[in-house]
Amino acid sequence: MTRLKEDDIAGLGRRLELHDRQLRQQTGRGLAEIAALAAGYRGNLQYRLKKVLVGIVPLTTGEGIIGGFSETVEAILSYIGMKCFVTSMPDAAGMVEAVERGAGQIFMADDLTCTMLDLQAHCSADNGVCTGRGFAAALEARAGSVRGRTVTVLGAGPVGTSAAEYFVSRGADVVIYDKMPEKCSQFVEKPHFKVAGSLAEALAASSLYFEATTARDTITLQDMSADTLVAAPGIPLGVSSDAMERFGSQVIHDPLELGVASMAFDLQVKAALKGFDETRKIS
Ligand code: 2YC
Repeated sequence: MTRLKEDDIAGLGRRLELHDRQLRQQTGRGLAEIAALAAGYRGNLQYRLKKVLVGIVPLTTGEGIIGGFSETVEAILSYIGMKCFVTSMPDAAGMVEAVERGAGQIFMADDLTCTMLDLQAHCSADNGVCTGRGFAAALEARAGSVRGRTVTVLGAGPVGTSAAEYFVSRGADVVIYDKMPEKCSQFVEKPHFKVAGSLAEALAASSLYFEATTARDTITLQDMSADTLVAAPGIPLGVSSDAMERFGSQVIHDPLELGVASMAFDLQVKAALKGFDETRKIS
């Protein structure tokens, strides 16, 4: 998983309103709405979202704290209506502080795992899985529907895999490519999945692209046209700068907010399924 750098998220908290407007212009739906769709529920989830208190605990393990990361998570969760706080202490002392200040949910990330836990419902939401679904739901909203269409997924890590499964669950066929073929082995015989032998083959298969590699410039100007739509959660951005100049309005990308918002809704859904809320399932 790519580790964010401080300047990837600098000032993001102050730009949430703008990003939300841009997302609504691109897809017709805002950040919270897409995150809720990705989680598969609507209804009174907002109610649960507002009820529970979230403690955000910085972790010093591994490469340590990323300046502004916890504060940016706090800005995103607050923006979608959650009550949350960043603990003054990191690590175990931070966990103690969060629990003693009444947090029912904990958000924390080390270099390998970024998770949101529900302490009462005993369940968790994973950033990779939820980022995949959140960006897939955004691409689906932008495209209107993916039913009966083919979607190209580049990168078969946790994000790409989660997105691929989401697209198939929404009636699409998926052509998936990873430069390490063994990462696509789980899809070889799977219905509605086709493993591409090359990047070119994958890009030729569709005009709906989901870019979840850790490489830059995976999608170039030659790969795009007026009807290409891209969701690109990959860090760094996997669409080349000249392609962004020409077709940027057709590319959905952000370094953190769609993933974190999708985690928040995913966790409320899981808690609700365990009886911690009366949330109605949409048909
Ligand atoms: O500040 C802290 O608490 C650090 N331990 C946070 C490290 C986050 C590492 N993960 C990432 O940078 C990316 C994020 C997009 C979320 C998932 N991976």
